[in-house]
Amino acid sequence: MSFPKDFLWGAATAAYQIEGAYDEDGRGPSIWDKYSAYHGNTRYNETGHVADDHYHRVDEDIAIMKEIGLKAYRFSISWSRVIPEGVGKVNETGLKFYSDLVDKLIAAGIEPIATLYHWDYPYALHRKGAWLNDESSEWFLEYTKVVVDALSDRVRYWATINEPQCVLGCGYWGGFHAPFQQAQPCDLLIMGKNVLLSHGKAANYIRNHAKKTPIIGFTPIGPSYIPKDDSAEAIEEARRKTFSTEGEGFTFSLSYWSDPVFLGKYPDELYKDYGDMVPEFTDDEWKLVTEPLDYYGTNIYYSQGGPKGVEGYPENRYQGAPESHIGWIVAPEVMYWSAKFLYERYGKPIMITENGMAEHDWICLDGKVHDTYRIDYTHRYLKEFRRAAEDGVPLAGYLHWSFMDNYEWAEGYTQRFGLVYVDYKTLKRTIKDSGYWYRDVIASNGEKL
Ligand code: GCO
Repeated sequence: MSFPKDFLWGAATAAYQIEGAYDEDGRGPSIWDKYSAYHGNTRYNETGHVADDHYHRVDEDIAIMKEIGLKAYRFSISWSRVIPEGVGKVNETGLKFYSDLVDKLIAAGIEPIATLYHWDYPYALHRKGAWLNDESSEWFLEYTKVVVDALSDRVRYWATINEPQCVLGCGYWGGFHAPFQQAQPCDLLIMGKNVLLSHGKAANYIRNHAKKTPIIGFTPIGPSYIPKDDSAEAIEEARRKTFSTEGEGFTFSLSYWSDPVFLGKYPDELYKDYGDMVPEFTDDEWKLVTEPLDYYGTNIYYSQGGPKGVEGYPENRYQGAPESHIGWIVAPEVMYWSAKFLYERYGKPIMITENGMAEHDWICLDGKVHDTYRIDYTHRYLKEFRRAAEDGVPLAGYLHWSFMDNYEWAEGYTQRFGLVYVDYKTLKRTIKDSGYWYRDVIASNGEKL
């Protein structure tokens, strides 16, 4: 079996990671602008102030996307570029940047996939308490309305909130992403409710007001376990762990975010761990949170580790196990198991909204970037995704992370994930071997795999 005829082959980026132009044309600051340059919060205190300068090089970038043959491009919108204070006055120049981007993508034959929020929270709203403030979902709705009213005559594909796990888990629990805080469970649970409500209000608005019939998804990350062997017990154990709320680590879990959206309830385990601390939702709130979606968007990179084995390695590792430059285990089967487990539980077509690997690529003597490992990694993961389809999982698309090298948050510029190499001294772009390989995969609709 091959990939569906209308399969969306694409690549993804996020505003703060590529745009730069952080203080131009009326853009307001985000939490990343304010916090990334200090205290070693990020590697070498690097920021996204210039990043790939995509804001000024958008035409060149779209020409490269066209050369690679991308059918879809997932980008995110910088909230504070569109509404500098987070609420209130709209920055028309900022909004126009995205409207033009959409026009240019469509002119190039590329389907735009717009993510409303990919971690660059407006600093002005951060000062009002951000997600801890119960008005935060109304702020998010206000922003959503501006974007949807402006773009939905052309954009069909929408993603609301990227990796809510990281929004809270990295930003407010682990404290290694902006705003680099470590909040307590009682606060995290309230913030989590407000993130879910923000998602729900946005999805509901898009559904009822988009000018073009929308295709809406939520994009959590998919921490997934691979069964130890083929036995029914091992598969069940992997499934159980995949959907565990993970005690104190609940903000990183899958079910904490996805069960409310797709099943209309929090997992029972959360009540066992936190009892009365778990916030209640009114019926109207549940209605919003469970606004029916069209696809389950998931970002998949590696498998979860599980407990340590006898040799001291977690279950998914062993001495010399393959890992990428960022230290993530290379585990292609996770693509199959994740897609399968997610479809079984939530019943939606699966769109891989991110998948890829970081390496320390460089330009070789012949002027090219020979990233054979990225080709091999992607090839293996895509074969596993196809295996899920053979087992009856409907596939909606595959978006490689990333279209081009970019600012990898707390890792600064040390991790290169792109199909396109970016020289940060000159900002020159060079398509890597993987970009050309992906072009052929797309052209053959995956037959090449
Ligand atoms: C994420 C984010 C991306 C990252 C990518 C590599 O999934 O963490 O969506 O912004 O850059 O995943 O870490």
